[in-house]
Amino acid sequence: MKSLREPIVVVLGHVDHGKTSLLDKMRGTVVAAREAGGITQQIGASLFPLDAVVDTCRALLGEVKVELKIPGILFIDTPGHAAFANMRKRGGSVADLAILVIDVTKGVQEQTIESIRLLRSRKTPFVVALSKIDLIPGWRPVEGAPISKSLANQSRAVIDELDKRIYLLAGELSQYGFQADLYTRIKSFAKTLAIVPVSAKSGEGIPDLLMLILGLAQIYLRDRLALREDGCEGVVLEIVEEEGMGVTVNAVISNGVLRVGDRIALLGKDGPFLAKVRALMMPKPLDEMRDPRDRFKMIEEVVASAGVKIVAEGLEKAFPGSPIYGFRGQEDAREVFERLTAEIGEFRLSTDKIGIVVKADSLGALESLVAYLHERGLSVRLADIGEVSKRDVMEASIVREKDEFLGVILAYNVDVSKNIEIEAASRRVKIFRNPVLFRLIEEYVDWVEKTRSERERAEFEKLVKPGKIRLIEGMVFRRSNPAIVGVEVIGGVITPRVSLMNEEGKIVGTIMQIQDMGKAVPAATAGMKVAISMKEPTIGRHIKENEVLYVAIPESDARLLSSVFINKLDEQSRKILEEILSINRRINPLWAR
Ligand SMILES: Nc1nc2c(ncn2[C@@H]2O[C@H](COP(=O)(O)OP(=O)(O)OP(=O)(O)O)[C@@H](O)[C@H]2O)c(=O)[nH]1
Ligand SMILES: [Mg+2]
Repeated sequence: MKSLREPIVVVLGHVDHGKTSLLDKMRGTVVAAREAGGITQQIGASLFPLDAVVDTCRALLGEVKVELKIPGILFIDTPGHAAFANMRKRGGSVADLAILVIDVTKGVQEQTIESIRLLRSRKTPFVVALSKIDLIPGWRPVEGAPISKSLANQSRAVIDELDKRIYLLAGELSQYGFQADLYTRIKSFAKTLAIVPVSAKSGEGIPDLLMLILGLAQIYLRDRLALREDGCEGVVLEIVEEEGMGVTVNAVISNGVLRVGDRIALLGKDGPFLAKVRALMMPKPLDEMRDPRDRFKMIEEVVASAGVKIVAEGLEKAFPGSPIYGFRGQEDAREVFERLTAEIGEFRLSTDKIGIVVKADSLGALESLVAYLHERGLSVRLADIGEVSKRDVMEASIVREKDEFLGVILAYNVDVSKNIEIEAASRRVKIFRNPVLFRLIEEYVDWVEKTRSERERAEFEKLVKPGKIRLIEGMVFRRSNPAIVGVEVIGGVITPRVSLMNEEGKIVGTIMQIQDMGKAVPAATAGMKVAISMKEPTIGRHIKENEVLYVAIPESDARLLSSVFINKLDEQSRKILEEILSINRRINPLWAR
């Protein structure tokens, strides 16, 4: 029996950057390098035997020294949305290593960033496969060649172009805390992230990529790969209904051995549950398949690391992303249940906190969402798997009454039915949806900021602003009832309905109308010369030509202007506000404090 398991290598990256193509080509390259293929296609994964991988790398190095006696490498492809890559197990990721695929023509994109965050938070070692290099203009492909040999065949201009793109990519990656470089220039792989140019079309760079994966396994995985002897652990990739078998689970067994007849514990809607394994299945190689429906062969046991289809009663309850613990014998069950209960409690929540409602399609995604929110100091009221329900809307609506910014639902990759949308709209509960996890959070945070600042602006608009005017000599059109006089706005703004005070702080009247060139205007600002009308004063008695007047700001407005909104005032208005404050404080030292 083998004593080490295969490292699990997850391939991830932005949609269409070439993950599946790269794996396909790697499979083809490795099969071609050896007479007999030996690669087994598993559920959601492919198992590459070590000697086949080493044969492929030989093209690169001559003799390859492999100290770590791993039996092979298990590669897992992930679909475009990275939540699938978030296969969690206690204390880390199911992935031992990862390949982050980045399209050389596109660079870092949204799901690339998501993948980087995921790998960083799980501390998963990885390499960057800079894919589609054959698309660099002028590229001359050398089928299956290691990158050094391939570069020797390129023109100066092409090499410079590739170098430039690697340089730009390294710059982008540095924003996420990674120092990265072309792998041939790297001295310490523990400190620098390796970039390997590859093409899934020509197979160039694939020997390099495989060699690096072997190298990383040597550096990082010594202690991780010991194969458990009792029971097994794994993770649910997908819940799939199969004709004639009922609901099955596609899973990765990441350690130990699972046999038909074993019991497995999984997480579902009602917490942990047990199921007895009725059958285990693997895809048949193409040439053994007689009928397209006859795609699977039954196996008696599966040894980690492996992808496998599990048939058992009750699997429709399982959550995608659920951990799987398999065991034989009675006594284990309780301990496993406790472990699962603790595990789910870490990210599936139902509380009475004033917080956000979060729904996601898998445990991994849910966990990331809750973690992102907590990182930002936002509290979560309810976090669960599955589509958005009426209860979710009710919960959010209760929260909304206390805090409108927290009374929302974040829905990741789950359905929101028309009815629920209507219900939510009628309760003014906002539902945020986005296929990229961190974008979902950003969309929500942006909304909060935007709404807050709009509110603030509206509140600011309502306040009476500072203004200072001077009565122009010889421009008294009417002395009283109403007084009409020409004024110059020295600074700030005046509007109809604001009261004016003199330099002693005494209110002299309220502006009825402002006219500019004979037309009523809604405001007059610094520098403007306008006519104003006021009912109360008599010019010459209460106010005089040449006199300076100020807007009489209500005390509560002055308090807000001089504190929260001080930055919204321009320099001159701020100065006038100071003058208004000091006039009032001569009468009442505590005014607007
Ligand atoms: N020229 C060229 N085209 C490539 C290469 N790799 C992938 N493509 C093309 O890019 C497209 C996307 O490739 P996929 O392998 O399906 O990408 P993916 O990352 O698996 O996409 P999702 O699974 O949808 O996230 C396909 O049209 C491929 O033919 C490459 O190295 N060179
Ligand atoms: Mg794909």
